[in-house]
Amino acid sequence: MTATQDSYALDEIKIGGMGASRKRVEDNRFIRGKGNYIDDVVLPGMLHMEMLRSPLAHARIKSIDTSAAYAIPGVRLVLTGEMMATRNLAWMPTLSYDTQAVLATDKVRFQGQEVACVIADDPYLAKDGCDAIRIEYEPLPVIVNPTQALAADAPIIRDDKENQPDNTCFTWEVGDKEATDRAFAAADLVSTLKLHYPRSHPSPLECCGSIADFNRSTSRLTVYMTTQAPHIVRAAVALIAELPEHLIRIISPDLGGGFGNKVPVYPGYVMSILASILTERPVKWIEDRTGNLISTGFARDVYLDGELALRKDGKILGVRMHTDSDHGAFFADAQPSKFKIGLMHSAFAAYDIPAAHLTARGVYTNKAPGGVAYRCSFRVTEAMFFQERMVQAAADDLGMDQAEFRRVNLVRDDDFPHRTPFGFLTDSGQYAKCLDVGLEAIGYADFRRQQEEARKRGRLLGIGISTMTEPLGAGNSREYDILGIKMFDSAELRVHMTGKALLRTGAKSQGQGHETTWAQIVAHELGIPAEDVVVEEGDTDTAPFGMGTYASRSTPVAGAAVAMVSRKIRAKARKLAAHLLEVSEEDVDWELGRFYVRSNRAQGVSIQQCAMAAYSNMPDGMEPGLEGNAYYDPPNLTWPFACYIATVEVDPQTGVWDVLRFVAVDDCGVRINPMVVEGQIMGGLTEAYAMANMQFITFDADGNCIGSNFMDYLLPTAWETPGWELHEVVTPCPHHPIGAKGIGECATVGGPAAFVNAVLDAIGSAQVRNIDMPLLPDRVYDAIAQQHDVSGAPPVNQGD
Ligand code: MCN
Ligand code: CUN
Repeated sequence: MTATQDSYALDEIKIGGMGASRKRVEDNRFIRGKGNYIDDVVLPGMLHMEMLRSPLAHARIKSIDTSAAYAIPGVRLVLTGEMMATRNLAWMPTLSYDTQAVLATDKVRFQGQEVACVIADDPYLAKDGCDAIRIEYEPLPVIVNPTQALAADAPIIRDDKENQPDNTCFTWEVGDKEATDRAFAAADLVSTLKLHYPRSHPSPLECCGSIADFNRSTSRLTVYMTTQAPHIVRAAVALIAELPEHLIRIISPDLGGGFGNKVPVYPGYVMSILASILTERPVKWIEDRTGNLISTGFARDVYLDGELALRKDGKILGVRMHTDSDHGAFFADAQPSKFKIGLMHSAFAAYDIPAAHLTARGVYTNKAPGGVAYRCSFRVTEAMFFQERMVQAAADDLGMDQAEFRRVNLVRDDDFPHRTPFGFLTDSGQYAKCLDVGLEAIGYADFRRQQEEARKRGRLLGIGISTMTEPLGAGNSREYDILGIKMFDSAELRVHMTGKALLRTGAKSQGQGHETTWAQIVAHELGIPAEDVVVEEGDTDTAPFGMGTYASRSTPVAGAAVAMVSRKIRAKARKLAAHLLEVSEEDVDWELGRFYVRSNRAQGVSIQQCAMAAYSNMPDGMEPGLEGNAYYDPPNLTWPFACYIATVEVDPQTGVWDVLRFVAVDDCGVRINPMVVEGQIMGGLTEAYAMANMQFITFDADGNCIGSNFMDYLLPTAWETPGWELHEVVTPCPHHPIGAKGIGECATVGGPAAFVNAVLDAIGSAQVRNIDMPLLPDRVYDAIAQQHDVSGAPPVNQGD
């Protein structure tokens, strides 16, 4: 190296730092079938547990006879609600301050509810044991939608609760009613829309499961479980079951997807713990597919009455929203505690609207607990879908171009920080630019011409836009907590003497690639090659306390902690460098991978040399070692922006629609790993497409769940999934240490409206303002042939 060289810094992309599309290291084991999922865990002496579920949606339990189950050789234990009640364990608290039955005692309240469980030598015997249990039910009238739930003579589902005179589970209000009323009074035009976002299910490929191992001699309880938030579970077990926290260890092994399904605590987990304590043997519970689809993880199921107050020139003056959400039998939403309907009031955050008012009501029905959130920050998916459908309807009512209407109303770049209509603070974005990139990529003007031409020949082409910003990264401790525990996150970094490192965080990857991307942040901050950093998550005995992974909070919060802990390590390494270079700390500068003497760039030491010195040659008085941790409490949520544009062709003879092209422009700030980000977007869009096109879970009038298997609940394969054209815009997050915003859920949140808007645009009729998802061919055909809206959960007229 010559003395004239102005930098000896490492090449960040070569060492797998920020911006490198590094291949996912975890895929090495995943694609070879070498992952360690819950069902791969086998402990000596392990017993197996199976749940008996209710066939009825609403019924009083008259009697349970378990004697025949006990008579089966190999059956070790049978547990019922009555037995749980004697230990005061029949009910458990939910994340939303409600209670949920662990095993039913008085009544069953949804089809698939857990009534009893059998613990046996193998899973088949446990299932035989369940089949042998005799239960006498007295059927009760069943409620499957909010209209029925709110009817004057409706039976009260939650008669277990005091002060529960009806089926309302909450009411909530946010915004400025008077200002909104004034805006509507001043409007030239009011655009209204009624919608239903149907129930959907995250359906990760791996269902839920747990293995509890209570050891009486050490009093230690170890639980392997499919959870996205192991530390919260440990806290819940300690605080609620009153077991000593230091003796509880929760291990979340490799997860075969989560998508929100693995946030709540389900009865199966609780029962396996209790069964292990009672039998003093490890007890494994593995949920089957139907159990997963009918009893856990439901999302959405929200009805909207929306209104926009409009000025002739296209300016939105005010927004009114009322939502009715169907929560099923227990209010078990995953959500930050203060917001009764998740973050529904993030609606219209990307738009500059002076006045807004939202009223929300939740109801109990005889369905499995809903609102668990599926790839959304709590209720953000519904909020953005409603918003983007209302925006399209309003533009149509005004006779204004979709894109132009958005351009008039989107928040401008110089308006940040911006107070959203419902009170959040957004801090950065280039919304108009994203829209322009999208319109340019899809060839908007050309497409409009083609559409015109095609229409003359009887072909229905359509284009749908969805632009949105969503709040990701719950959250700052001032505003966000879960059951009172403040939301923040953590990272711990140990740099070994040879410069290799171990990083642990309080987050928990379910497939997002943390093992790959966290190492890239360390590489960026310290110049330690990413391949020299091993990442571990999910074991409460080793990982620092954290709130887990959901709401795409890992990058915004734990990822920030990774950067901060790396900086702490760098600060200590600087002292070591000064010592090695025999200069004062002030004379030492940093470039990627090395410290050097400011006056002589060639004279430097690598981060690895500093690491060795921390164990072998530290200055007098310095604490040995090179380890640290950081707890990060973010100042704000992060607000990524997305513009999704779909073009479709609808066949008027059959109602079948095909996606012609799909352009996605995402701005998630600085991208740690562009390839991982693109993978997140493609996966999210595929889920959005599934919800818009084919997927639904519904209930017949008796509360039977339709969609309890993959023959009825359809997962898109590569075969029917459209190709995605991805574009990026980068607006760094001003308050995040590496400028990153979350991305994990944007496409699922923003995607659905683009498809629905496109199909409605193709139909192009003032009489067809809405078709509720999924846009099944018969529903689309019905809308075209009858020239009317098709609303409600399919099958349309059942259960009403
Ligand atoms: N990333 C990046 N640059 C950014 C933002 C993110 O490189 N500016 C990378 C991250 O490092 C991480 C991934 O993208 O590897 C997603 O990051 P983030 O947006 O922080 O989301 P989380 O890691 O918190 O993941 C949670 C989010 C949620 S809530 C659901 S639901 C969901 C999703 O991620 N579930 C998933 N994506 C999923 N992907 C898979 N494969 N499996 C799931 O269960
Ligand atoms: Cu909303 S599903 Mo993700 O937050 O686990």
